[in-house]
Amino acid sequence: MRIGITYGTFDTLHYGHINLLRRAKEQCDYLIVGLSTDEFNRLKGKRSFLNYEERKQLLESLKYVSLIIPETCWEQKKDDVKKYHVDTLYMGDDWVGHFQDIGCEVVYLPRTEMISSTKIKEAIQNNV
Ligand code: C2G
Repeated sequence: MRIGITYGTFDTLHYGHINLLRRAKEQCDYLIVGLSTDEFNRLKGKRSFLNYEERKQLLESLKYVSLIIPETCWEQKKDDVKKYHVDTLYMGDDWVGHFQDIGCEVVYLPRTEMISSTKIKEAIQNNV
């Protein structure tokens, strides 16, 4: 069984996230999502519109997602790969080159253009 993992904030879940999760799940049998906690988001310099539980609830409804674990720091990837016997880390290609030596294959998938959580939040705030 091929085990994959990906990490992210997944705020205001949108089709860019769905494309990534779908493409990752096409390449593995079991896909783990390391979901950034609200505290880790602050470390990442991000304030999500939805809190951890709300973002988790949305991801849990997706058929592509097998397991959700909290992402609390940048450094946990290597331990997660060991703990969950991960074969491949999948990330959008805006992360190319960021994740070396974490103990598994790293596959970068094309980022979906024209959509982002930031755009959605701006649209909500501007009431457009
Ligand atoms: N993504 C995408 N297309 C978009 C937006 C996001 O493919 N239009 C991908 C990103 O490349 C990432 C995943 O969806 O692989 C989650 O994106 P974010 O929620 O923005 O996560 P990020 O802030 O990149 O956090 O340790 C890794 C970090 O937690 C990643």
